[in-house]
Amino acid sequence: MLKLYHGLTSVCSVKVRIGLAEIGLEYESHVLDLPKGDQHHPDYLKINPDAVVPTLIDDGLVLYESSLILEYLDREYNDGNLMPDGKAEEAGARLWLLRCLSVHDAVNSLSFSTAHRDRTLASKTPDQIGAMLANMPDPVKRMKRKDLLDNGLASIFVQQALLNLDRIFSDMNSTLSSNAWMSGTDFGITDIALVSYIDRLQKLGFEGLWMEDQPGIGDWLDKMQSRPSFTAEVTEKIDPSVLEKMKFEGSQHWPELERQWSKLTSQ
Ligand SMILES: N[C@@H](CCC(=O)N[C@@H](CS)C(=O)NCC(=O)O)C(=O)O
Repeated sequence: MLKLYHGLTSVCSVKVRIGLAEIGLEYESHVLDLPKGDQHHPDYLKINPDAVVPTLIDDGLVLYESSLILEYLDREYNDGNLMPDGKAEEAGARLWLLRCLSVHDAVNSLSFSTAHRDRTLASKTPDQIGAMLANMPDPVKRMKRKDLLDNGLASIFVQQALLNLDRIFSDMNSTLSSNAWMSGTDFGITDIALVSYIDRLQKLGFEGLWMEDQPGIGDWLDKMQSRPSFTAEVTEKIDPSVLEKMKFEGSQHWPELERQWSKLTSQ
């Protein structure tokens, strides 16, 4: 049976869980507590030396990178049915799978400069934070995390995230103005790949980033959130009190984020 190592609220884990549900695949679930640091356990590092989730194991084959896992599952277990038909459409879907890296990076920056930052600063001593950073195997991610913790929304990585999101939202809205789905006329892999990131921004209370100027994104998100896969893998798996806390924490930062966003988008 497929084994999935994942975090209950982690956006890249949610993405893979939705993919598994859409294909109708069962899996053995191994939940890691990321704030507690389970991803740094020596046994986990043996299967994922980057100390991140998700990791999928299929009969001894170890896979990571959520977009690549989605593609693998679709190819191996679903006859590629989540890929849109047509060479251009398929190339477009693969481009979005690649762009997920910058979507993830942007959402991670907004999350770790607001809600996650508040939680970390309130619950850990400076020494514990230092140890947590020292444990991160990727020096670039470590530098970014430190900057977000030190500077919050004033971090240069937040500016980078907003510049990226501006282009991403514009491209998403443009796709959705002529297609029912991000994957084209039919629902598919691009929809699955993107939904958890946009959903996270909404859960943080940041939907003002697209609501007025890119309304197609909100309509698409509503449709995605009403799919059974989303209900099973997000709504029913995440404790509502966790979501309430996230919304409250994120909302505290919305006025400053909105100020930066308005400045950027009015240029
Ligand atoms: N590009 C990777 C990103 C993996 C990643 O950063 N995962 C996050 C959760 S969404 C994580 O494990 N974070 C733990 C940490 O930073 O310590 C993917 O899409 O799989």
